[in-house]
Amino acid sequence: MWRASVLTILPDVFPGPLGASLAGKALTSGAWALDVVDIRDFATDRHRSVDDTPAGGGPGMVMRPDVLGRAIDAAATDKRPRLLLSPRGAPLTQERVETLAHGPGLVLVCGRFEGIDERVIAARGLEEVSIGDYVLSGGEIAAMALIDACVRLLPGVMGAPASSAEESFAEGLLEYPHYTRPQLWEGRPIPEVLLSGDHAKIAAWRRSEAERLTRERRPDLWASRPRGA
Ligand code: JFB
Repeated sequence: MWRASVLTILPDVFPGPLGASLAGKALTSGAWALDVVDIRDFATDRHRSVDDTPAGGGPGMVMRPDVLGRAIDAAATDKRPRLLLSPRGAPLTQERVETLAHGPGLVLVCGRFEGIDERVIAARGLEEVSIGDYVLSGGEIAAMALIDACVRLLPGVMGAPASSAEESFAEGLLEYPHYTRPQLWEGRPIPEVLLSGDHAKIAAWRRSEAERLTRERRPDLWASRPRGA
């Protein structure tokens, strides 16, 4: 079974939103598993310290390698990828998410403070990944985002196997606009083509809207979109 093991000093925040909706039902029904490991359980001193002052001085605190090393050793004895959520990591992509969802699961290390001691990254083979170019206060929310992105791809977790969003993204396009009833809302109609019943015409309209939105909003995606073999 696909398993996510999350190492954190905030174990109470899990499963959080991962316990709701379809991902939560799939968790309850055993389609995937979540282990939450409290890093503090691997501290040895009276105060259960997990951090210390930075070598060389400077602001903030750094997560200790000894405590984190023991936590990783206890949580991860198998071959799952070990990822460290970090603002300096490689940006996460849908392609990477698909690869991770097809594997055995994940071991996710959530840091806090200014970061973690560099030596534990090397010694435990942690790969740094980022969920985007903005700064969070810790790895937990990033870990939830990554797990959510993977779990929704597991067989049987979501209803339909390929949503329009997936198909669009696979083609390097943003999604076309969606509408539902009422047909007229606050003076705004649904585009007439969608009411025509002409499925070829509807598909062509959606395609051209997806292309227009991608050109306008994400010239970066548009420039590098996959072109058929
Ligand atoms: C992840 C984190 C911090 C260093 C650390 C642990 N996309 C992302 N932005 N921020 C994070 C992230 C991911 N993934 C992230 C883990 C930690 C941020 N911090 C706070 C702030 C600045 N520099 C500690």
